[in-house]
Amino acid sequence: MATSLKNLSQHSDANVKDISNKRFGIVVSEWNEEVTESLYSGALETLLANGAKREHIIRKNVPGSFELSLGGQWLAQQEDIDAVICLGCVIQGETRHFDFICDAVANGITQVGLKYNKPVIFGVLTPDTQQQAFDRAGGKHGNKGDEAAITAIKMLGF
Ligand code: DLZ
Repeated sequence: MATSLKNLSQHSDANVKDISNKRFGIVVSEWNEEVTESLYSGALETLLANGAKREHIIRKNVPGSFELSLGGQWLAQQEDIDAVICLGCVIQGETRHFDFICDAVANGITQVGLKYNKPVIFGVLTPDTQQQAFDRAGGKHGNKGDEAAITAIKMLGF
């Protein structure tokens, strides 16, 4: 289904297992923080609602989405962390900066997951406008933070 039609908070319960002993790292980009703070709230609440313990969830900030890969790697390399969730929002501008950041963070996060053999989740919005971002960060299309948390949980139940 196209993202524009999807509520990002809806999911099936398939592959949702007990996560009470799992540890999560969440990396949050400070760029577009009015959006990324909502993504973080959604991810945190979804992990807790599904049985994660608050003391098993750590948060780290990075300046922008470009830095999510390295921040994610610093968490993924910690042996006691089972899954990492990377949250950011890159809004299309007038220059090609958008493309470079989106390509870099998508590739970087993929590489970190493969290198450390654990789920490293791409919770990055890439909208054309700020309104589209709000719609997907607790608005009419749900919250990509929720979706990222559910994705992490489902990968742990793989
Ligand atoms: C520079 C920049 C721009 C123009 N736009 C965004 C954005 O929309 N979202 C985001 O997360 N970060 C942006 N950045 C910052 C870069 O991610 C990065 O922090 C800087 O280029 C420094 O490496």
